[in-house]
Amino acid sequence: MKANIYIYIGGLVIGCVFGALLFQYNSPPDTSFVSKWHDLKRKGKSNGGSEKATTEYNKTDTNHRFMLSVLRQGRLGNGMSQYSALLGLANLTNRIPILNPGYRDLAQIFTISTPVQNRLESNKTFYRLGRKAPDVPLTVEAATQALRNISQNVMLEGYFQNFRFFSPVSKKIRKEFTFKKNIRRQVSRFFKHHNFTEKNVTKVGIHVRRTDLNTPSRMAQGFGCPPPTYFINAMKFFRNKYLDVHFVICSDDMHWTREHIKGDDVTFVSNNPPEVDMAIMTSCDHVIISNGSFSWWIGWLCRGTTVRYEQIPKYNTRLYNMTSGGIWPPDDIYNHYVAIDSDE
Ligand SMILES: *[C@@H]1O[C@H](CO)[C@@H](O)[C@H](O)[C@H]1NC(C)=O
Ligand SMILES: *[C@@H]1O[C@H](CO)[C@@H](O)[C@H](O)[C@H]1NC(C)=O
Ligand SMILES: *[C@@H]1O[C@H](CO)[C@@H](O)[C@H](O)[C@H]1NC(C)=O
Ligand SMILES: *[C@@H]1O[C@H](CO)[C@@H](O)[C@H](O)[C@H]1NC(C)=O
Ligand SMILES: *[C@@H]1O[C@H](CO)[C@@H](O)[C@H](O)[C@H]1NC(C)=O
Ligand SMILES: *[C@@H]1O[C@H](CO)[C@@H](O)[C@H](O)[C@H]1NC(C)=O
Ligand SMILES: *[C@@H]1O[C@H](CO)[C@@H](O)[C@H](O)[C@H]1NC(C)=O
Ligand SMILES: *[C@H]1O[C@@H](CO)[C@H](O)[C@@H](O)[C@@H]1NC(C)=O
Repeated sequence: MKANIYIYIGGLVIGCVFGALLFQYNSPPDTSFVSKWHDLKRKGKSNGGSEKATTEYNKTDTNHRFMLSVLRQGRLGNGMSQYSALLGLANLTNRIPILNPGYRDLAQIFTISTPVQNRLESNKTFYRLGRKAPDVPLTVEAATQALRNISQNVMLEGYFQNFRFFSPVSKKIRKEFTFKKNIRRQVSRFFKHHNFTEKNVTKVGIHVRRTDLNTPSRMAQGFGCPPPTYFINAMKFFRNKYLDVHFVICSDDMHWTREHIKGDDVTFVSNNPPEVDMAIMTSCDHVIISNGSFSWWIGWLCRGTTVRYEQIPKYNTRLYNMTSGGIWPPDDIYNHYVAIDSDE
C-alpha cells in the first residue's frame, strides 16, 4: 500500500496560516492550500488511510508516545537546524525523537543523545508532515498544533532554520553540539601549531561564506554574501575593543578571502573538513560570521560576542519564509549578537 507510506498533507500549511493569524506573522491565509487540503481529505488521503490521524493526540497517555523524526536536507548547518527543531518539537509534543541514517555524520561529529536508526526510512508507519513549494512562514506554534493532531509517528520535512523551534531546549542543544574528542584534539593541535597557546591574545574567528550564495537568483530569494567592507568594519570593531586581538579565518573561498581580508593580525585556516573549521571558530573568544546556516551555528555556539551582518532577508522572499522571518534570535534571549553593516 504505497499510499500509506508517506502521505504529504496540507495540514501543516493550514497550521501555518492559523499560526500566522495568531502570532502576527503578517501573512494572509493561503486559501489555495486550505482548499487543497480539504480536497485531499475528502479523498481520504490526508490521514494516510488511517482514521487515527483525525483523533486528537492524547497528551495524558504517557505510555504511548509517538515517535518524531526529520528528513535530512542540505549540509552540516542545515542538519543542525533540522536536528534542533526535532528535539524542540519532540519536547513540545511529548514525542520520542529518533534519527534516520542521514544523520550519521552529525552523530560522528557531536555527542548527540538521539539514536540513529538503521532502516527508519522504510518504516511504513511514519506520517510525513511537510510543506510543498511555495514556502510559507512556519511558526513553531503551527507545527506543534499540527503534530498534536496526528496520532501517528511523524517524519518532518523542512529546513526549520529558526531558533524558536528549539528554544524550549536550547540549553540541551548546546550540550548536544559538543564536538567529539577527536575533533577537539584537532582544534588544540591547530592552536598549538600556530603558537596561540603562548601568544595570550584575544582570538576572533571569521567565517567567510561565499560560494553559491551570491548568484542573482539566490540574491532574489534573500540569500547573499556580505561585501568586504562588512568584514573590515567588523574587524575594526574588535581591534578597537581589544588591544591584543588576532583573527583566525576560514572560508569556502580562500582566494577571495586572502584578497580582501588582510593584516598582520590574521591567520588563515585551510584544508580542514567543515566540522573542524566550525570547531576552531567556536573555540575562538569571539566570532565574525557570514550569511548561511553553517555561519549561523558558529554564531549561536560562540560564547563571546558574535558579530553578524546587519542585512536580513526582505519580507516575503524565500529565505524570509524559510526562516519565518526570525533568522536571528532577539538580543534579549541571546545577548551576544552585534549587528554591523557594510558602510564605508
Ligand atoms: C486540530 O484538531 C482540532 C480538534 O480536532 C481542530 O479543532 C483543529 O482545527 C486542528 N488544528 C489543525 C491545525 O489541524
Ligand atoms: C488518554 O490516556 C489516558 C492514559 O492512558 C487514559 O486514561 C485516557 O482515557 C485517555 N483519554 C482519551 C480521551 O483517550
Ligand atoms: C522539555 O524540556 C523541558 C526543559 O528542558 C524539560 O523540563 C521537560 O521535561 C521536557 N519535556 C519533554 C516531554 O521532553
Ligand atoms: C517502526 O514503527 C513501529 C511502530 O511505531 C516501531 O515500534 C518501530 O520501532 C519502528 N521501527 C524503526 C526501525 O524505527
Ligand atoms: C512567502 O509566503 C507568503 C505567504 O506568507 C507567500 O505569499 C509568498 O509567495 C511566499 N514567498 C515565496 C518566495 O515563497
Ligand atoms: C611558532 O613558534 C616557533 C618557535 O618560536 C616558530 O619556529 C614557528 O615558526 C611558529 N609557528 C608559526 C605557525 O608561526
Ligand atoms: C593574558 O592577558 C591578560 C589580559 O591582557 C592578562 O590578565 C593575563 O595575565 C595574561 N596571561 C598570561 C599567561 O600571560
Ligand atoms: C545576507 O546577504 C545580503 C546580501 O548581501 C542579503 O540581503 C541578506 O538578506 C542576507 N542575510 C541573511 C541573514 O541571510
